[in-house]
Amino acid sequence: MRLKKSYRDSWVEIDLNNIQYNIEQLRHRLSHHTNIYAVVKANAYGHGDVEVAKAAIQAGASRLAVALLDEAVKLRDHGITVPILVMGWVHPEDVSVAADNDITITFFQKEWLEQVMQLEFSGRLKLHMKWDTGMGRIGLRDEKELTELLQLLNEPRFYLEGIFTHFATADETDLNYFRDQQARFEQLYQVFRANWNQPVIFHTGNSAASMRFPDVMQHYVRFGISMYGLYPSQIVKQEKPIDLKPAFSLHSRLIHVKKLPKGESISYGATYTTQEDEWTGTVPLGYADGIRRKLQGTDVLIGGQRAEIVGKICMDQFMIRLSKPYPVGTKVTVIGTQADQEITMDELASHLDTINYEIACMISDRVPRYYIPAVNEKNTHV
Ligand code: PMH
Repeated sequence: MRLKKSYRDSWVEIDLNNIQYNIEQLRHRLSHHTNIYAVVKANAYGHGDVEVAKAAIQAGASRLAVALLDEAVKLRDHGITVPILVMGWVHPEDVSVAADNDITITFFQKEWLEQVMQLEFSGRLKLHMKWDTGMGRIGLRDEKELTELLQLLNEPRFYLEGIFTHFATADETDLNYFRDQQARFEQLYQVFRANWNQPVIFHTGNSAASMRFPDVMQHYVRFGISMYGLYPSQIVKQEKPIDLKPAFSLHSRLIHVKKLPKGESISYGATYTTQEDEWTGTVPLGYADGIRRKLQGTDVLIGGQRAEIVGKICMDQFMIRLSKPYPVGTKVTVIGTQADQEITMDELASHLDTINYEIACMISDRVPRYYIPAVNEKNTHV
């Protein structure tokens, strides 16, 4: 019989109050006609998609966005009923799954639509059309592609509900490319309006655009990284258009403590040798949990103070240098706060030469997630 969610001494804590706080801050900044898609792809950037989705909806996000059909189906399987948009490419033969589960999918290719037209599916297929205004990833790029697609859409089985694009540089200081993308969107918009007279919703902004330029956001914004309490770049962090609280923290507990005499080495390759007699603690987290080996030499928190990771990080464990003999079971914080000390995802990202987005996605599913429930228990139907 399984008595606990996990038997290990390492865990992620997600404070759903902070997810809700971040959404509320953005809501106050947006104009009243702009609503929020909570972006919960990649297991809500590692935070846990079902739990984050529910908290986000309670806090006023009215829709959800994911990358994959699988992610959308999982949310439906957990009883979530708000509109869900799959922002990535879906196989034409899988559109019946989307139609059956009332999931909205993204399209932009004529050949794709022609294939879907050959297929049987029941009900109406909800579609958002993706315009590539400069991201160079997915989406149609010119007027010809747009008018051809619109001509094909005249079938009652298809419901063109929305149009969207994605910005490549909305988080940067130089906004020229961002403005070019806006101009390209505007050009396509004119063509669209000349060829389509049904109402549709528009959404272009990610966290950076929605926080920095709330006045030019349309019906929806797609709020990802900042819903989790992280700024999309150092520039936006300095500007601080809204206050944010990180929701994610990662903790463990010492499982072994010993005093090593001067001149003893630690871990694979014996890359670290004690300079004097040193107290050493073993922490049961490793690279299989997403603690990358390159984090050797960075700090964790114990007893409200920083302690260095010494020696190579192993698959399931790493060692830290202690200032004194802490008891086995003492809490170690890898991401988060203790007393007046904080280790942020930004700090780890900078050490790994990457962005906080990658740190959030990097902590593997092997680490159990525990949730601090939202105090705001509004009785919202999800
Ligand atoms: N919309 C789309 C289409 C996205 O791909 C993303 C994030 C968002 C909205 C949310 O952006 P934000 O997290 O900056 O708010 N996508 C990615 C990505 O593909 N790689 O990093 C972030």
